[in-house]
Amino acid sequence: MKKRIFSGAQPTGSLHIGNYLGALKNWVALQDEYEAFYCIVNLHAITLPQDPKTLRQKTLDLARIYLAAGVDPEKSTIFIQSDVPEHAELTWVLSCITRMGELERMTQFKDKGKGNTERAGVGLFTYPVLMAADILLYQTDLVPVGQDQKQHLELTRDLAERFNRDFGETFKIPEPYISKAGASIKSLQDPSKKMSKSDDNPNGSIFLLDDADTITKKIKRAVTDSGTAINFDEARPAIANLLSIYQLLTSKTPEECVAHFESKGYGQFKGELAEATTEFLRPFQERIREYDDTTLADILKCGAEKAKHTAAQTLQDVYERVGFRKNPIAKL
Ligand code: ATP
Ligand code: LTN
Repeated sequence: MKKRIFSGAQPTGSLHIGNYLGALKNWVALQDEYEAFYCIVNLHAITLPQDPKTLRQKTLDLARIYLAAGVDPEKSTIFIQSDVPEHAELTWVLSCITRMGELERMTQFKDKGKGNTERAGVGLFTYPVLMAADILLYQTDLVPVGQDQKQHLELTRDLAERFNRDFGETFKIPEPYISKAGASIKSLQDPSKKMSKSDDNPNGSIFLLDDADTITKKIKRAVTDSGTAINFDEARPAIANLLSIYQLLTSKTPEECVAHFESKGYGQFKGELAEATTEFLRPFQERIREYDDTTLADILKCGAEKAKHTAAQTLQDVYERVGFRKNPIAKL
């Protein structure tokens, strides 16, 4: 039996190369070795206000992005979270064993609540419990994510262990998979912040669907550090970030990249980075329309059916363990 992977992204904003290098790239690389479930987490998306029409469109756009990035529907299960209601149902049970203090410590809540927790939605607060439910429903072994999700993974493990201890062995304890390179791609405008979909300044991110001109402009405007060396030096985070992007997109080793730019200036470096980025994104952008609407709908329907099959078994087990009777009207 293959081990299992679960991961997901929110259908909000536009995906950027940080999402690709931190998460999607690993999803594609791991799908041969693992049984993979890749979810479009639209329940998470509504923890912040969304326009319904845009959300509906972005949900399908994100499915196309998974496919264009190389997630293969023959190998991996791609589905929309709201198509499998077990995600919301397990969230309720888990929320009853989650402590307020645990959620208060979550840094993403503090960041996204923008310090005004009095006015933040309760969904934003309980967001990590829904994420734990996503993962635990599938008896997941491995969760490939970016560095920013590590704390949520730790909570997921704690909740699984607590449930197993109190109600008997039910959940697999999942491990995070955070590759060292690409785990946290920084904003081009401020290397102390991660590249983020919710950043108000679009110049901080290179979006997967940006055209060549936009990419070149954004890279030209990217902040740099004082000095002239082009290398991986923690004290010079802006250059280290740009060089990491170059390294990951060209699949060269760090040493090769440093040697390549040894006697070159920032101008030339930025020019070559813009070219490498455009070259990398071109085939991806060509693939985005590869599936027509009907085929896409079929892939998502089939994905939801496969996901539900596994999710419903886990939920049934959980319900029995907490003392709910077997549902007389369930189809399982
Ligand atoms: P936001 O940027 O608004 O916080 P997000 O990009 O974190 O949203 P998702 O779309 O759900 O939200 O993220 C999908 C995946 O991309 C997650 O695994 C996340 O850890 C990863 N990721 C997000 N930003 C980066 C980044 N700058 N570098 C590396 N990985 C990232
Ligand atoms: N919280 C994640 C998205 C997400 C996720 C998941 C990732 C929701 N459920 C389960 C991995 C596994 C984010 O904001 N990036």
